[in-house]
Amino acid sequence: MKWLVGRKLPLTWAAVLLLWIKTFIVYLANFHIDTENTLQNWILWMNPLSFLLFVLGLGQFWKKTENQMTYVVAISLILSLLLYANVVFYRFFNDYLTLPLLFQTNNFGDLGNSAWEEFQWYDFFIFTDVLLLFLIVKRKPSFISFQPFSTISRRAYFYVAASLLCLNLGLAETERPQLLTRTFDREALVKNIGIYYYDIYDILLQSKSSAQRALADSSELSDIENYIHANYAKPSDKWFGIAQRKNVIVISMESMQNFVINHKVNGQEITPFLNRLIKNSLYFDNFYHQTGQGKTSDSEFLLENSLYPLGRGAVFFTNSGNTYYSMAKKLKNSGYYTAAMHANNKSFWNRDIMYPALGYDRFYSADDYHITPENVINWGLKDIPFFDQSAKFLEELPNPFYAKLITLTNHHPFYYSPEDQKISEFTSNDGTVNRYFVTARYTDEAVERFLEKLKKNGLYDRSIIVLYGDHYGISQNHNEAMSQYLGREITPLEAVKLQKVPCIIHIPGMKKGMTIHEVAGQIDLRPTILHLLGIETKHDIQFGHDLLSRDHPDFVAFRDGSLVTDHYVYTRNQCYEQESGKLLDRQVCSRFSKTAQTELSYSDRIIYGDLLRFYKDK
Ligand code: GP9
Ligand code: MN
Repeated sequence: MKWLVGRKLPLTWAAVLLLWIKTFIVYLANFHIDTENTLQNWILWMNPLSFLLFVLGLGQFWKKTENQMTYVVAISLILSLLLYANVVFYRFFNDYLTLPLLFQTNNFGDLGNSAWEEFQWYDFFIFTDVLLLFLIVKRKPSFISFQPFSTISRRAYFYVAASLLCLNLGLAETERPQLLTRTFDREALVKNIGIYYYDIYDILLQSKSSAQRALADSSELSDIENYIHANYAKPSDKWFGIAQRKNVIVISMESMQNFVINHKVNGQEITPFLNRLIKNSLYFDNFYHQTGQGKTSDSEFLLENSLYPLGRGAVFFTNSGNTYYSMAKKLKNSGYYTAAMHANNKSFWNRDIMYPALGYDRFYSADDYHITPENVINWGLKDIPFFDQSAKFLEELPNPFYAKLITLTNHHPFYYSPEDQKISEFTSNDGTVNRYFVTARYTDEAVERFLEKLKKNGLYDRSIIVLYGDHYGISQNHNEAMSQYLGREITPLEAVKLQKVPCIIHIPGMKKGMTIHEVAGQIDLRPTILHLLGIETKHDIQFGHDLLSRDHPDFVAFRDGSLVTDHYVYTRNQCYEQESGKLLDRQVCSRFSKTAQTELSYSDRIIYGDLLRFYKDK
């Protein structure tokens, strides 16, 4: 240590150290990064370092010391803002930031209420080091050196940075082979290469996908078509066309998870109406949402196209210019009038651009609804007035029609007006979970009233009604309160099972309901609905299978590569036996995992390459 005495710490090093320590604290305090062994801990600990050395070291190329100082403070501020953006984003989405979503500025106004919940007074401390650097530059304390490095020191500095990067990548490769090619796994990326390289990587990916469209050609579609047609699930004669020429009313229920169905909180039923409805409907109790960062819009994308949403960003934003053969388009071609109803700002999730691309004739958005300060909660119009007003719109539509209605009240942060509270909150120290039950109950009642209205105006008997949950409402950040409610630990296996959402199909004339246990997901909705209406999908490019077909495989793949079959669950690189929860050899799941990877990559190729523009509708 003798050599240190009397030496000064160069400003660049001081900035690197401060940012490095801060980043690591943020890793521990804000991101839920699980490490399984010492090597992973080491990688996590070192991963911000080489990036910080490179970026801050570039300041050494400024000739003037003044410029160098400004550069160091400015870069620290920019990186701190980037880090903080990741923190706020993570709190909200339980995920790392991706560029396409960041630039969806249209969404940010509406995100206001929810995002506000995510700000904490102590967030200010994230910028302490920038303040400290600023003071250092202003006051010039004697223990800091402001001299530029000599040429030799500068060379040595960059050698150290480059060696650290190689070491980091080498260790990451042993820990997680093919890390950089497995783009869907953002957590592994951040864990191994660090949050800053991850953000750069995200920018590169974005540029790559823009280039992909330009380079794609029609021959890419034939492999995919062969795969899809070889796996086609033939509709069953019993169900095909059973609802021919009926109207289709799809209700996307915001944040409705399946664990509320037939369940109680404080001894009170959470969804008394849905529980009754499933007694005379088709009810799928092993049905999963498959959404990614695009949340509600991803579920709409799955419903319409039976393609997987993207691993990063919302496809409603990134690829709204593509050609699609959506369910809406297909129904339009069969003589249906098509409409979407959602009482939110029309540009949210880019719907005003994407809906015409999906073939909707009419989009009833916030502009069409009567919204007053009294009938609004959370993100917009309450579900009961929304359904009341939508019922009137439906009465005026030409028949047959396909209408999709999207509810909104049961949305994070699950606020409700006191007069709408029908059951008491759950009691835990997690307000989000406590309130969720009350707003879910409210949506249940809103659906009940809506269906009553449809009975009165005659549409009930002339329509099939499809209800499904769009995605989870309670993220894994709330595992503690959830495990308190469910009375069991939320293991990774349990976390996957919690991604089940209700799926209910009511067909007029069906006296007795049926509960179907097939393992399935939102990707299966398109072929199922079209087949019930008697519309063929044999030649379509779709990854889902008719839920009522004998050939429907018990299989659902998620955007992060996890999957569920009738016997197994594969998640976070582990293979579990579904019933017992026993950990199995990964080999057991590898066949299914390959199928999931194939489908996800085919689907991505279709979207990034805009391949459906080459598809000839048969
Ligand atoms: C916004 C609504 C909710 O219009 O669909 O969006 P979400 O945050 O659930 O994706
Ligand atoms: Mn939603």
